[in-house]
Amino acid sequence: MTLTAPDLPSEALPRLESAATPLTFAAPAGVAPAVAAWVTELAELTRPDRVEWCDGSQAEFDRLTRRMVATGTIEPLASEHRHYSFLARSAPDDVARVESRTFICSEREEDAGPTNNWSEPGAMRETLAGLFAGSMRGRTMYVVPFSMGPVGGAMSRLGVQVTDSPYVVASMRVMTRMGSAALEALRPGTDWVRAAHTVGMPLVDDRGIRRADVPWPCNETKYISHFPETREIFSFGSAYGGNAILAKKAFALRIASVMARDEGWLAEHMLLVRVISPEGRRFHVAAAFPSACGKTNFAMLKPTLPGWRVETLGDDIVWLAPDPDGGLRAINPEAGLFGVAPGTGWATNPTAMETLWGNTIFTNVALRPDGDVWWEGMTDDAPERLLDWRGEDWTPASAEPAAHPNARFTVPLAQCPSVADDWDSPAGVHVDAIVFGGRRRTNVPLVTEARDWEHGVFLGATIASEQTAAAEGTVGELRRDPFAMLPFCGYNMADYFGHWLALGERLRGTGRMPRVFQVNWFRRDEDGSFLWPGFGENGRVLAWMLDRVAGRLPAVDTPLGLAPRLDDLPLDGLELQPGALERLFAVEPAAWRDELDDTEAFFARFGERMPPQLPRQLDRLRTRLGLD
Ligand code: OXD
Ligand code: MN
Repeated sequence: MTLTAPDLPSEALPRLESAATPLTFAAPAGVAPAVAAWVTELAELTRPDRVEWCDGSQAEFDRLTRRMVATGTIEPLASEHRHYSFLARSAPDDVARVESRTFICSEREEDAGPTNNWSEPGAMRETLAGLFAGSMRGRTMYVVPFSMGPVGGAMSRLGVQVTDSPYVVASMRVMTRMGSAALEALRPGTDWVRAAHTVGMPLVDDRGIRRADVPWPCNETKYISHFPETREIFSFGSAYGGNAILAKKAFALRIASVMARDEGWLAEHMLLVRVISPEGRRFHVAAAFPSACGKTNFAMLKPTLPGWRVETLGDDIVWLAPDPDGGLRAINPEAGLFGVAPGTGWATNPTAMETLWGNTIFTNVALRPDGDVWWEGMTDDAPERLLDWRGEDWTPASAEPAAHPNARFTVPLAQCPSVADDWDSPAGVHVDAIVFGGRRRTNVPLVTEARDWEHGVFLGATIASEQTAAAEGTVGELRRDPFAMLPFCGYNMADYFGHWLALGERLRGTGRMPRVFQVNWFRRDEDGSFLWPGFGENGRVLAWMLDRVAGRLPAVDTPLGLAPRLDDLPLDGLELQPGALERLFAVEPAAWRDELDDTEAFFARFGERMPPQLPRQLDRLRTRLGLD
């Protein structure tokens, strides 16, 4: 077995292969013995035809895309519309993260907690060994060394993913710092995360009979299994997004949250932006929103307020650590955007649209006859004819959407016109404000500031949002999503709340606490219409926050937290419906009754493990609302 074996010509099918073929794997010179040994072990288990160590080069990417075009996994888009870009159509049943098949396999069940699927690690290892055995037969195993955060940065961490999906390799190249530099950084003694992935569709069966490949190989059976104590991830059966690009949700959130707990930092499902006022005052905001809740729009916000600017540092994941100068520093560990396409359009997010000029892998969007892409929300009017995400004819009269609601674009962050010049700096930025949001028709005001860190943790712990298409579930239903981390916290969420509280104690000692805010852009009137226009107008709320952080403005004490004096919100030039502003901040105790009971029941799920500060915050809120 060599690193350079050519692709098998299709006329070689079917072919008999001796199961006893000896395997030899030549790791590149200088690879840390632990990495080489792990790759060999996995190759011996999964039996690929060949092993390719990825260097992250353009030539390698070109080779992969050519291979995928040949197998029909991706098709090139017309270059006059999208330079060097591709469309992938997934299998129709491999379109989203599968939370029901996502497992935290901690040694003890209580360490996974009531919000995770726990599986006993020994039993899970046995199941996975059975599934992985021979799972890559007939395929190439790619070895993908990567760094989350700039290679060598103090807050960065390393990983290696093996995968038999070239689509995943190409995505990892966009989303992480992948290749030779990361491999070189993996010196003996350096910690790294092991991430093993297979689509679970071998091309050679037990009898050695070879079969033809399909454009999007995957398996009905799926496992996304995490072993937090040993920092390992095993993913079987899916090639889609967060199930398969293991650097993202699996490493940078689930495993990293455990590393962060153990080492005293935070791994969060947040965007990161720099807000700049007309006088050049700057502040940095990290904001947690449940999946597909306008996070990309916020990360690329174009404020309507004259002279204000937002620079993008990250759109999905932030790692925060105590800053030697006090407070918190933050990096975005990713290097790309894996954004939800539907709803992203010229009217709603022109910056994202400009980002997508080229070098983009689109997945499950619709294809126009002229070789460009389209999705719902991109333009006001739909083209007259399309191929939908399944590759079938589509017209505006079709009953189903043309793009899958969870269709995605994968694109380098550096291409974003609003990206901050220093987005790639290993030092990160000092965080001034942490924002929690959700999609809420009722109850939650446009903006509130937490009274203190503990109240801020309560606001984070009680985020709820209307369900979106990023995961399985009924779209529109209200789901609790504390810190927007429900599917991404690699350990017991009660301990996670405790970790946030403890970190607050530590930060208080440094004298530079980030302020905590809660926002809701989605509150509606009785007739169902939105009370707030959102998008670029959200910059007005950021402007108020900046003044609060600078200590320039007083706020009004309300039962829910500190609210703006309505005159302090910079609303010049904005036409709201009469009474909308008051409705946006209305505190309606009766409407809170059910929600507080639901919060109490949610907290009760954690039993004794729940830090007492949070039920205490709930009691205080009840009292303030006059509901006790
Ligand atoms: C995502 C998600 O894919 O949050 O970013 O589901
Ligand atoms: Mn996300």
